Amino acid sequence: MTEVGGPQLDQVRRLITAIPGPRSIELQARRSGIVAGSIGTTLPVFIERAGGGVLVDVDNNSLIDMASGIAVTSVGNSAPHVVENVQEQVAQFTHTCFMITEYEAYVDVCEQLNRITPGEHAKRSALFNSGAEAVENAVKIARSFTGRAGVAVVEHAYHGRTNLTMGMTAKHHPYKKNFGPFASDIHRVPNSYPLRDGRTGEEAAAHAIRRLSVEGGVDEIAAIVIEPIQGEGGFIVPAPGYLAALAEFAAENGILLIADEIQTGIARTGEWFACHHEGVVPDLITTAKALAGGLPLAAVTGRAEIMDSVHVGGIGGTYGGNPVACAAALGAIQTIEELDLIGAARNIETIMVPRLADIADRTGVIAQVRGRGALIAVEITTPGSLDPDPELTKRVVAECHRQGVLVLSAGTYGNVLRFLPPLVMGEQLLLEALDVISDAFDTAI
Ligand code: PLZ
Repeated sequence: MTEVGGPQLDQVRRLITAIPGPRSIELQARRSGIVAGSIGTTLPVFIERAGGGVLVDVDNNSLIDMASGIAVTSVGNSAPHVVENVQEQVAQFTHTCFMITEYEAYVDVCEQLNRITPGEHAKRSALFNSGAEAVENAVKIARSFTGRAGVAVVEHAYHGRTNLTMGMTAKHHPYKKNFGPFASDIHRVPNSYPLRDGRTGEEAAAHAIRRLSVEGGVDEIAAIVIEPIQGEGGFIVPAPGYLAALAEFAAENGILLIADEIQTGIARTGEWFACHHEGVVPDLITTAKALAGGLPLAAVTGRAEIMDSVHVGGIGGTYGGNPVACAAALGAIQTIEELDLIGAARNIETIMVPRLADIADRTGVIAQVRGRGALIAVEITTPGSLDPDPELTKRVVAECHRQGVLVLSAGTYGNVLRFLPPLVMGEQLLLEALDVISDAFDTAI
């Protein structure tokens, strides 16, 4: 693996103070009186610099980053090509609004997306600011193209925090609590959760299709929207064949398949997209997060005839495809190809999975190690059962944080410990993070 990262930061874990340190505690106190209390924070540490696989805080502690800002800084923070492109663009012009006057970087990003997304058919792309906005637009496009209103989503899904995407998201707390009413015409059907449903991919798909037929009405469904590997839901990898069976059903019934690859896309899983692993070609695909190496940018890419079917002016927004974000995206895609970060993601899986399996064998509290590439998780349960253990999960997370390794939890039941290291993380640093995680289990149990 290659070690890069904008600021040439030592790729080491360094604990100078307790975590959080005194300066972070001071800033946290200041924040509490100023920033809305509704915005949560996983680890109340303020960051000063970041690069490669580390985050350096205001107390000069160097933390190992196993989160990438939720799968965003896959190319590392401040990756050189991202920094160069952004600096050049920001000095030339910062905004025109692509709906007012155009610029080439927008076209370049769409061209790259059309190239790297699954399928060899003619494609078009449109750019937005956030993942939720991309999902909303994908649904708008699907409704306009099909003339149907219904949207099918699956159990444990996460699609965002706007009104429509909240309705499409499964988990009530914290995402939906007190925020209704939600949009109508959303139908939730069973996912494939091999650890818990004991079904093959085909069986799980048949189950979902039966439910959708009865409760949704097949000929009123515009689209099935699905994460090929569920992210916030707990890195749930469907059984082989589930996605393909849904895709086939959709194609036969005039329903569009929309793959939400906002978390799984852009090299994270050891392919450009998670759909590539299953040989599934969605009609539309949403991207965001890692697309622009840390700047806000999102996209919908899809079949030309679908994307071009919407009336002119029907899709847009002031900032969508901002030139600085587009410049960053071109730098991120270049970095992925130059450094073979798709290969790096696979290498991360090869290193992580056996080490996590060892922890599972030793402790008996991990029901499953799963994921693909650099999107890996363990599901934590009470020994000998499938009962979720969110309390133990919290203790493991807290212990990792105390030891300077930033990890995240996930899962509908809060019992999944997930890992999303930057793809540029060096092997030594990754092994050190795994040692800390292993010790954290021993301390927390
Ligand atoms: N679709 C698959 O993973 C964002 C959410 C964090 P935005 N996931 C992280 C949080 O608690 O808000 C996500 C995703 C999938 C859509 C989204 C939404 O992307 O850029 O956060 O709007």
